[in-house]
Amino acid sequence: STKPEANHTPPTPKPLPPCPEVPPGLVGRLLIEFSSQITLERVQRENPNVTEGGKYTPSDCRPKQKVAIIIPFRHRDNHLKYWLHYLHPVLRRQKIGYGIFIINQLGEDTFNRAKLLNVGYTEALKDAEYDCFIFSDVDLIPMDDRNLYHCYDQPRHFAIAMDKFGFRLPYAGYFGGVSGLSKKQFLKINGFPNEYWGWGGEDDDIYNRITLNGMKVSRPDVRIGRYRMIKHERDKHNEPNPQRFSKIQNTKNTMRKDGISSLMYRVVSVKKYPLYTNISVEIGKPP
Ligand code: UDH
Repeated sequence: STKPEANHTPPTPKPLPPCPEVPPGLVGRLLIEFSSQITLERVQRENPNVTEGGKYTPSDCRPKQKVAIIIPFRHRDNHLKYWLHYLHPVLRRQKIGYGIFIINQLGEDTFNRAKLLNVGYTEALKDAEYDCFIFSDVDLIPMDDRNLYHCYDQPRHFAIAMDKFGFRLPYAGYFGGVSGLSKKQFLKINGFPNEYWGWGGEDDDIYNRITLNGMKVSRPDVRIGRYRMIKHERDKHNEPNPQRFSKIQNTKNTMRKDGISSLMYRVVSVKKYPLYTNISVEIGKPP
């Protein structure tokens, strides 16, 4: 016998299950090369579920964290194409809920990577309630999708085995390239230093902040944390900073006053593109 239908209201959709700890669709080691030309149109076609501003959330599960990926940037459009081409599919397979933020330093004054990362943290939080922040150089591509882009119990260093360093950590306290901190971890260290102008030292200062505040860097297995760097010449206006050696001796005295608590900048534009959000900022120049 067939029961008559009670009414015609559709069943309420089941809430999504939490995403699994180990995403089932990972492939492991990836083939990474930078010789074929990439267009943003193609990357867009290949990532149809990425929404305006470079946002994505899995359709079949609920991610535990909301991840903002912050990229310090100036004049690296070609690198950005490769980064988007390789990372969007990896992050989708990893079942990460994320948004991509390019923090573009306007003008030609000395580059300041760590200050741009502080700006990225602040601006991402104006956009949505992110609870994890991953800071990635634009020229670093993971070679293994088991290197999961979310936050961990301790501040995370992802880029531990780069091709240019012979797939090893260059030194025990290295924290450069790609790293990730939860909101709580980031605030505990007062964010990153704003006073490292030019190349070098800011990543060591961040490492010092982490250990001085009683935390410990967490890292993936060396077979998984492998990266390819897109080869490039030294940029203009990012010369090695000669003050970097003395400054990293002083983190203990500077970290409470120099950081997210003292950050000053001016946003000139926020543009949401299909694959990323671009935030162009004026951050000043060295004293
Ligand atoms: N960045 C820019 N534009 C710049 C400078 C830096 O976008 O003008 C960003 C970018 O995300 C880059 C990151 O900051 O990946 C780190 O800067 P970097 O690539 O200059 O640092 P890295 O240590 O290279 O990778 C140092 C110079 C290597 C010269 C090698 C010459 N053979």
